[in-house]
Amino acid sequence: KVNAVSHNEKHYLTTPIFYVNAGPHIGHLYSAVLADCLCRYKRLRGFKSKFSTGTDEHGLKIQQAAADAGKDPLVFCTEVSESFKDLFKTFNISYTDYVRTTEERHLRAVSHFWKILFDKGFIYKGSYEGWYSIPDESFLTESQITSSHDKNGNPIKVSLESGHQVEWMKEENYMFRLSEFRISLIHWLQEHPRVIQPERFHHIVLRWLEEDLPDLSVSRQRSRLNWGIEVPGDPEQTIYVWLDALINYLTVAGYPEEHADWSGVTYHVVGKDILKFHAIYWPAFLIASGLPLPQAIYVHSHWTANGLKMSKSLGNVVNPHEKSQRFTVDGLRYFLLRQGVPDTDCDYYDDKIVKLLNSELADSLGGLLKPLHRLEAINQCVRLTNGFVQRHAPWKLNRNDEHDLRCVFGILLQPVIPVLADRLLDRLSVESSERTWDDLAFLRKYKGGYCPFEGRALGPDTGVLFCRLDRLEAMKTSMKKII
Ligand code: ME8
Repeated sequence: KVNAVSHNEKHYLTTPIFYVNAGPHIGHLYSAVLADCLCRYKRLRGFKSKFSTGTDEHGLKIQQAAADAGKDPLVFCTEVSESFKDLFKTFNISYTDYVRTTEERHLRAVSHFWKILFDKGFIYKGSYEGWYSIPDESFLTESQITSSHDKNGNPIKVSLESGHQVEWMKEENYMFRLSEFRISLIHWLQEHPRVIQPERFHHIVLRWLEEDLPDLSVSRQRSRLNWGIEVPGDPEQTIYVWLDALINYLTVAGYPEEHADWSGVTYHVVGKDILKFHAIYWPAFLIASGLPLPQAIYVHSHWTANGLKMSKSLGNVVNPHEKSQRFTVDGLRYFLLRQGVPDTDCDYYDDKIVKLLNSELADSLGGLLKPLHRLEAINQCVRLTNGFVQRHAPWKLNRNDEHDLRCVFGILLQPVIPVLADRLLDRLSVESSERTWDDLAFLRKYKGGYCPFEGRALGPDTGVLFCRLDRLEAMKTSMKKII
């Protein structure tokens, strides 16, 4: 449906900020590509948009990774942060701001936010005693842990969710009155049934909220953790890395000064592993500080390799740079967006990519530029978008209409595969100023309107749109890995 959008509507999209304890993999790229696609789509519709990404650089985990690498923490963080930036550049992630939690503007935002919570009485000095997982930078209750053994057979406790070892922590620090927000959070979710998507995750959060919600420790003793932001007025304490990290969304919005335009129109893309932080802690912090809550939290599941979550700590990661050499940037973007399902985990293997790209990019989309038999053209339209074809009945169209449909596909595919879509539209002689959602208004021609693309000659030859990939090569690589 082509509806006009008021051109001053705003939209602020975010990715999680990524930990810099190791370089990026395909899972991180997936979050970024999902957010990028949503943002490009919003821009196509005429929304003003802000789109932020960046790196999460404080905390015990990073402090330890820098020490293991024998590097100064900031030097270490800068190197890894640059590798995320490089990746996003390669994959045409069209962010408007890249935030690092070690930046001065972020430090100001965090200190200000802390003072507001403290002055309102939501932070108090208390003592924390309980389980803590360093790799997850997360506090856990007794019901969230189980017994296990380490490599040497010694008994240890691990997190039920992540499998990471936990340790008992006992120290004096600052606590946030999270327990006071349980009912407000339930009301918020009940009044906004689409705020967490897909719906399955909305129910998961509501179920979590049925249980007791203890107050949250929001600082660590500086003697244990010095790589972080100091608690205002208490040099003995460092702010908990998750409170620090979540505030990045406000830093980019311009907090504490000019943030009102953006903080009310925020949409977060997050992996399911960090749902609790975004759907419970963050909204509670926001309510406490008197700021608006997010418009939506889009949750996605994980990429696995041989059934296990791809993660830096497990060492089973797929390197996106390496894969883009073989499948191209748009090939990999297309695969991630087409094959990734928000609700369930998806296993990665090369042969899956080859099959999908050959059938959908090389044959169907690539075929749009080949001279076609009349029936072939219809067949391709059917394969590309069944519903669209049903509505517009291309079998009733003449040759000019075929050209119109190719332009439609080109315009609609821009958020997903921007490079290929541009090439297709160049070849179809669609000017760059004619590639917005509003330019699709010509579809009304089928109800008696006029199409500006009608009868246009093709532009200069842009070559084969997407070359078929060799399946045999992919199979050989997978076999080698198995052997
Ligand atoms: O959690 N499949 O950072 P992070 C799909 N710094 N997505 C994956 C993935 C996988 N195998 N692995 C990671 C953090 N991701 C915090 C966030 S936000 C204020 C702070 C994606 O680097 C997924 O979206 O461990 C995950 O939530 C995100 O990368 C960040 O992972």
